[in-house]
Amino acid sequence: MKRRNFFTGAATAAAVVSTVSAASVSRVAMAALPEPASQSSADTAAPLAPPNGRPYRPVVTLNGWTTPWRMRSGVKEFHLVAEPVVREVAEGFFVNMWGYNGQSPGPTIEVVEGDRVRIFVTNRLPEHTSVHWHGQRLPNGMDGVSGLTQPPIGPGKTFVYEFTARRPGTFMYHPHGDEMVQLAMGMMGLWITHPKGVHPLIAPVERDYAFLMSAYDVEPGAMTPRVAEMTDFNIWTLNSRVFPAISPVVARRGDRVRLRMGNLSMTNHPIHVHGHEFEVTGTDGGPIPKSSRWPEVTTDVAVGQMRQIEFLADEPGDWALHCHKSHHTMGAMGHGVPTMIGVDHSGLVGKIQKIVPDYMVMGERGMGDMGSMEMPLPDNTHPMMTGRGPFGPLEMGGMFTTLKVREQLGANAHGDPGWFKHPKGSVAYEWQGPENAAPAPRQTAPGHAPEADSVRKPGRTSHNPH
Ligand SMILES: [Cu+2]
Repeated sequence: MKRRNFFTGAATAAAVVSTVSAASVSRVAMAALPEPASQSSADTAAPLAPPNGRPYRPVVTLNGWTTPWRMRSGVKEFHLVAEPVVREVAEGFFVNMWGYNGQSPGPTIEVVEGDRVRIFVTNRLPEHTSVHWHGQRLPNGMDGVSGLTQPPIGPGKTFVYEFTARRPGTFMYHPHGDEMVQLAMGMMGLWITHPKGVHPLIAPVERDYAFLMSAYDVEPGAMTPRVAEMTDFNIWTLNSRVFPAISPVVARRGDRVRLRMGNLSMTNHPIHVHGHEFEVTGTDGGPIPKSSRWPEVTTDVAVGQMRQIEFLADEPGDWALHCHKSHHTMGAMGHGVPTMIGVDHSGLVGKIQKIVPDYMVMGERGMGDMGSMEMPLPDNTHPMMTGRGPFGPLEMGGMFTTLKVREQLGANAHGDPGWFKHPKGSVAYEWQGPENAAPAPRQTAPGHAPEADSVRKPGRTSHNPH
């Protein structure tokens, strides 16, 4: 077989005989593969407008990107490279992960319902891997379960997966070989299949965002996750980022917004959106019939599930969008902290620090103080609570970001528009007595016509009109 034909042949064979190893692929043959796009930045990339194939409105992957493809004889060809990466999880906080094409999560794959898709997967990890295409209808031998439906992809090998994207919806991909290690190291990515035309259950939206949830156990000061951890994770992420390093979800007032969320951590995440009600319009099983949708402000995303929610962004402001498990909006130091509320430990710190120099006392009045305290931290550790807003420390980290709704915003603008400027008189304020309070509404006894001298200010007890 000529080298030139090798992959064409392999791809055809792949449709019949599960996946095909390109074990002895020469450099020249590798050059015949689609160029694997790679991303070094953890910033949110601009959505990738489809250069060919059926048109669609692309998604925005929070702190991620969509991989380009090569169109070959009507087949969309992608090239994923499984490899060690260094992910900037928060500003200045780097974690050794495994991912795809330079990042964890890997690039989002976007295709259209009915597309024929061929994915080359090159393994640059020190151990074997495979890729499972979570939620897809496909031939059994393309399902990516190492040992069950295909041999593992050994280090240095390239395999080919090929199938037709039959169902439109929100999906993901991840390894199905040494999963505990490989998921704990961050190997995952999103897959979006857009509908090929007008779909009765998939509404067009002005804003379409996607993220995966994952968790890591990185000891303060360390750089590599503990892969044997089963329950006690300390880094809770959206797309392997923690607040305030997670991009905001932005929308113009009146936009319909879709959020696609997948959970590849080892516990569930009740995702809560402030200021708006949403409906769950789809799962990784497909769109939900309209008669089965109901309004929510929090929806639980269980392990291995995906949820697609939609709402009308009609309330301007900076709204919190976060996991409702409060310890999932905390950083590395949130665990093993003794409850110190109400304990007077004045004078104790100095004494203990003579024996344990790094000793920090925490939370005599609660833990809110820690958000503003400048505590010494080991190198390469992000604080437990962090992020500053226009009114002070946010005391949040982890799975937290903001939904920023603005009156004026470019149709394709997805960058951070800055903090919301609240209209005068619309911010909660400190009570400083009736003289400085906002005008109280006129109060009238039932059945009595309002009279000027019957107006009482709240809190004033000396004046009794009766
Ligand atoms: Cu959570």
